[in-house]
Amino acid sequence: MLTIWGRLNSHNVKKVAWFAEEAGLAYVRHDVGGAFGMDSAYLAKNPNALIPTIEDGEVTLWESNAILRYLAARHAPARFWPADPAARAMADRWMDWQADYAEAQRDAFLNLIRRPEGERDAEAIKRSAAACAEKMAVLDAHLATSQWLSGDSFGIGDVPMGVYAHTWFTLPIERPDLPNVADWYAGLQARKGYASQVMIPLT
Ligand SMILES: N[C@@H](CCC(=O)N[C@@H](CS)C(=O)NCC(=O)O)C(=O)O
Repeated sequence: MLTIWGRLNSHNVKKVAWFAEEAGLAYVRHDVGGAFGMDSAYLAKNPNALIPTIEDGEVTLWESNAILRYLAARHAPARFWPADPAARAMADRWMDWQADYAEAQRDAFLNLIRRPEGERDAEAIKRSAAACAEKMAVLDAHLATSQWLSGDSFGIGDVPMGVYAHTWFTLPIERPDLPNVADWYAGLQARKGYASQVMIPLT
């Protein structure tokens, strides 16, 4: 059975738990990180002192997007990660692009969700919200041409940005109207695993 280590209110843990649900994998998840802390047994599995980490038989693996690729290759139906190199790369790029998006969203998330009200930096929130809007406009233009970030059907290319999209739509920040991102987000919300593993309180 697959073991997932990490608290669920982490973007990177959400990716893995959601995809495990999508792929119908039997798994157990243990809370680690944040308020739960990390003991030496966990740090022996992940020397970065970060979550998530998975254990799957002999395999111990960290880095959320690498975990998604591993689970898709090893355990999931082929439809979640196209075999054709070009189709695969088209989906993969959005997984890497998410790292840039996360950077843009960082200040808004940390200030609004992780800091007490009196300690928030309003200017940093504003700058971060504007940077997110710029990135999301790129996503919107792409989604005008493709129903999913993975191509014609949902796949792991949708997972990293799917997790961040929920945060974007939930944070109390200014958002431009982006109809294609909104449609894509509605499609994600209709997925059982997304609703149970991603659409939870951000705190
Ligand atoms: N690139 C890593 C980043 C992992 C990461 O930054 N995880 C955060 C949570 S989203 C973390 O471990 N924070 C410390 C903690 O929760 O204790 C990945 O994608 O797995």
